[in-house]
Amino acid sequence: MAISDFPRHPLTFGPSPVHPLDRLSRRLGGASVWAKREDVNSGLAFGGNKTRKLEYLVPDILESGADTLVSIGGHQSNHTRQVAAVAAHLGLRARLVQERWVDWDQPGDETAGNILLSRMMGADVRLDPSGFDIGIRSSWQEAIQEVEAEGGTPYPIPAGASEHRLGGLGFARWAEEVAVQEEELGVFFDTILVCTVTGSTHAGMIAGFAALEDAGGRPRRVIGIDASATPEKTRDQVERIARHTAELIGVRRTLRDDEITVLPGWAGRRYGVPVASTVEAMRTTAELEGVILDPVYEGKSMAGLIDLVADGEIPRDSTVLYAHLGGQPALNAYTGIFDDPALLD
Ligand code: 5PA
Repeated sequence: MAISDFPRHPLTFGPSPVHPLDRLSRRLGGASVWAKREDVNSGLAFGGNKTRKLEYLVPDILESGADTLVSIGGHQSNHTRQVAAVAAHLGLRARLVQERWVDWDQPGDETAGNILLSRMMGADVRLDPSGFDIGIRSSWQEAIQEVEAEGGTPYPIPAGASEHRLGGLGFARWAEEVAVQEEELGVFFDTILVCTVTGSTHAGMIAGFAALEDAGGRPRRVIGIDASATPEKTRDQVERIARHTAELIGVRRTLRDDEITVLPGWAGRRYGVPVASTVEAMRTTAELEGVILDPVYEGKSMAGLIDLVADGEIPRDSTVLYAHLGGQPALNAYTGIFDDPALLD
């Protein structure tokens, strides 16, 4: 099987835009930094990385005859917002478990941003007091059973669509899309940098780029920046999903250890709570480029990129592709972070 053999239900506008971040690159004094923009990839509720993953789940959802998508995330989950949008788009119901993944009592956490959008789209949003964990959750399993007990037909989508057998395919295809865009633009991205938490975005990329390498493409580095603050769990999950996805798309060798890189160091102490470097990276990217990042994911991965270029870990002559995975709606629950350092870890 190759990636093109899997049915895909388009939810995106087409290839996501790729463009240089010239002023940021100049500020860093080296490395040519570009962005590929999953934050503007779809007309469905602001899109994002999950919209791409869900393109490969929809054919299975439709075939299953389900009437209710059941998923899970934190209060400000981008994933559950994208599940709500896909449910609305397909004429299905969405049942969303929103756990207290983040120890965060700021205004809007339970009412604004992503959770507001999910409610607007008609999702059945249920708050749950459980804390953060990227694994399979009992609250989610109970929600699936409740939907059944109420006479519905659930379709389970785990956190971030990651522990789903098709969850890595969206970003395996992303790798192919990058290769086509490189041809068109006349560039080669020797380094890809991506935020990683539940793992299937990063894992899909690893599998997709491994397939390209095996087909004769130049090798490159895919750097995952941990934003979970539980990097061992994220690395395990990335590795497992990468190996599974590689197998699905016909990569015939075992993935090398050096193909699976999850770097800790920018997540801070807790998932979802920004640290000084997060806010600094968000401000720098906004001021220099007019590009907006969120404090949970992309601000942390951009902080990683900035430091890796500064200390030469990413060489000055590198051409880097920063995967912008979306997430801006959560900013509405984090309005204080630019003025009140006490909110940061
Ligand atoms: C998320 C995830 P993965 O979970 O696939 O590793 O992606 C990390 C990531 N950037 C990066 C943004 C904007 C994200 O939303 N979000 C989760 C959510 O519930 O929204 C799955 C955790």
